[in-house]
Amino acid sequence: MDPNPLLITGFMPFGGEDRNPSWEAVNALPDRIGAWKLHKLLLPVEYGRAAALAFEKALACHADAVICVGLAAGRTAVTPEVMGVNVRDASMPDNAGYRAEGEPISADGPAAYFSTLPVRAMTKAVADAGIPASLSYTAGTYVCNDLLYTLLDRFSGTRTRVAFVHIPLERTLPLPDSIRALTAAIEAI
Ligand code: PCA
Repeated sequence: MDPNPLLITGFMPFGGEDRNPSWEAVNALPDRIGAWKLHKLLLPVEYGRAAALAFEKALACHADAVICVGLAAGRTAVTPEVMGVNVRDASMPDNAGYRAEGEPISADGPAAYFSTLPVRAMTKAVADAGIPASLSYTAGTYVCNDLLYTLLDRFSGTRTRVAFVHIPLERTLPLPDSIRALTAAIEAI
């Protein structure tokens, strides 16, 4: 059987860091995992633009599933996100210098969307691989949430399913563990 296309994205560095483990981990994944053929994309940490680039690439590769990965610096576990909310609000500007102060992502969109991939099963698979994992009910209100919400909005009612996974800093969770975690999560979908 032909493998199913899966788009997996990571982010560029932000907040003065020189690496973002989300892209380091995504980039280190093999091109095939189980029934999936991986298409990888590095995204800028910019409201709107990250989501637009991911959407375009998902269409171009006919993705059946999209998994976006980002860094959550304060977290100690790998955290698949349950939902994206219709808010941009962060004291830190994005990498284009834009600072969002409590505005909607989509003026007439719903308050939130639930992820359309099985995030609970993904979380269990990561934990079963021996890596700290828990479900998260907030992807924040910065660029990661912007990306998740917008993709769920664009792919609402289509066959393309979407999820977001936050990973910790490399000094909290070594990169090889994040790579194993993403592999286990993909095998679970
Ligand atoms: N983490 C940020 C944006 C880019 C990233 O890796 C976030 O959680 O919103």
